[in-house]
Amino acid sequence: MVVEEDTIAAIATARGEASVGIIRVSGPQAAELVRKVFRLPSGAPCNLSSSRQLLYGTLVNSRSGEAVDEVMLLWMPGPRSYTAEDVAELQVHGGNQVVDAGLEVVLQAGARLADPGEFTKRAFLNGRIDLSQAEAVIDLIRAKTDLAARSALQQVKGHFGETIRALRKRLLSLQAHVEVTMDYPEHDVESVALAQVSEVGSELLGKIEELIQSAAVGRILREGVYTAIVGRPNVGKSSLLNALLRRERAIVTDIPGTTRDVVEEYINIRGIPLRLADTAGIRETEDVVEQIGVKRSREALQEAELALLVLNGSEPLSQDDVDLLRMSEGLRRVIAINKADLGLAVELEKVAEFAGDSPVVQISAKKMDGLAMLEETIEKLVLGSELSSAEIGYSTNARQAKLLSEAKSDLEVALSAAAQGATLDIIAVQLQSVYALLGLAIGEEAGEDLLDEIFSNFCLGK
Ligand SMILES: Nc1nc2c(ncn2[C@@H]2O[C@H](COP(=O)(O)OP(=O)(O)OP(=O)(O)O)[C@@H](O)[C@H]2O)c(=O)[nH]1
Ligand SMILES: [Mg+2]
Repeated sequence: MVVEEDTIAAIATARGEASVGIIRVSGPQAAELVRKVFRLPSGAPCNLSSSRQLLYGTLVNSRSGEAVDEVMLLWMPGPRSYTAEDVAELQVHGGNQVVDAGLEVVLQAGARLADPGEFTKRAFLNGRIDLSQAEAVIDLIRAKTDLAARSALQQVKGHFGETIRALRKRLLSLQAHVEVTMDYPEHDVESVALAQVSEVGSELLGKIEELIQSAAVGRILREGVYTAIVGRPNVGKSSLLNALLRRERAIVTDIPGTTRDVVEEYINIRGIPLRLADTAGIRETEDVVEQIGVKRSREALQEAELALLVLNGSEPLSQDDVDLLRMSEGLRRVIAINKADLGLAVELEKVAEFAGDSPVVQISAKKMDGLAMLEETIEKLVLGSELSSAEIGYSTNARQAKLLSEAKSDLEVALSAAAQGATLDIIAVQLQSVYALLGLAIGEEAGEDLLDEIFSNFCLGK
């Protein structure tokens, strides 16, 4: 355990009026500090025990003796605490004035104001969690949907770290085998080692590839999928946005060209966060304002990671529809045939022909029909058919994925070297590099720069 000299403190709760506010203190002087600022109902300072405690009392200014608030004191002695150091949490009444005054007396009594993420950084430096777990704490706090939160929680619990450590263990014994053989270069011993590299190496490669694949899902869960609702005017794009949101967000009228600007909302579709953009209907127009809107619609379509192309099912396909079907070709898209409640006049075979691989779903945005089917289609398209939301465990983040890709290519070099019967020293160097890269993914030998970058993303008090 790295022993930090100073004791840090910060407000751990959000600002504003709330039932409680929490001031968190961590470090070697936490107990001494509590003795200075906390009084039991009898007026005496408390003797903290070596196990966890919850005490009622008064928070006082250690210089003037003046009471600041009545508080609950949560005492969590190290190493069984968030930071693995002695931690005290003072629960005060949740108003900005009270919380600020509480922090002030704690700082006066000798604590230093914590940097953002410093509590979690200490948990990492003290070896309670690995870096992937620390990163997952941010993901958990920022999760926009239940699915994203569940996936982050898996990571907080350390599943990614466990997987990586298991891979490294196998790699280490492979390395040992290779290195021992290097010292006894008889031909038959060497070929056994080469065969071992091929066998274990391919297995490890498969596992690394799986982890890299989970990065795609991870990015979706963290950032959401930018989704553009496009179509010609009056087909019901804004109605669809409202229907998916279950509230009247965008203006809907029967006048073509109602939506002029891009209207964006976050929405949770079966646990997948979508950044959903309703756009102006795309057509040739003389109206200057509408022209700008149409330009923005085209830009939104270009940026989109998913397009919901809306057609009016109660009319035959128009040239504008066909243009849009062509324009969105190659994009990940769902074709929504809207106004299905009015009876179908659109030529379904023609739509299917233009749709190619894209799924086609019939809906009525007005009557809220077919929305479950549409949502299910979106889920499948985004997560891939083989992966249902229930099966998502942890998801690799971009930093980890980059290291894993480098590890993958070094391992591939080792494998092809083994296949060509190269000398073992070449292979050993590659294996060492794979081992180090996997270690970096969970923060082993991570430099101060990387740590600063990661922990500066945290909020104060975490
Ligand atoms: N019957 C029926 N009418 C619908 C349906 N969806 C939308 N409408 C109507 O179609 C008209 C146009 O709807 P909007 O949602 O404004 O269409 P839009 O595509 O956003 O139109 P612009 O913003 O002008 O491009 C309105 O009168 C809606 O009530 C539907 O599923 N069934
Ligand atoms: Mg509209």
